[in-house]
Amino acid sequence: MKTKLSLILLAVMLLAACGPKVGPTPAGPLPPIQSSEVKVSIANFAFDPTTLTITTGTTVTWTNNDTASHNVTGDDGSWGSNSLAKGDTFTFTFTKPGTYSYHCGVHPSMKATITVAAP
Ligand SMILES: [Cu+2]
Repeated sequence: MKTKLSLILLAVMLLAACGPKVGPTPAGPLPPIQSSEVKVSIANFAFDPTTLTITTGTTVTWTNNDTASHNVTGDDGSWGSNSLAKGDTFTFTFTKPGTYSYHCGVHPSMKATITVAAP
């Protein structure tokens, strides 16, 4: 009688240990690692390169190599730099995909575009 009870208890414990089957845990996406940096030169009254494609999270650094002062001004006015004297740099990290056209506020003929793609 006592043995039978022990067996029943053992069976209950084993069942409890198994527990309900949980579905497979969805494999979450790994956090994107975006640490790339890209440089744009400002020289001879032009941005170089004038077109650039990067992925979100990329930091772009502009360096003014001209004697004249320039700046970086997003065409939509939402981003941009202060006036950059020779040797000055401006960095901006693009976090959202899209097309970012920009120009120099001092010399509107200086135009360039950065395309930001999702990684
Ligand atoms: Cu300029």
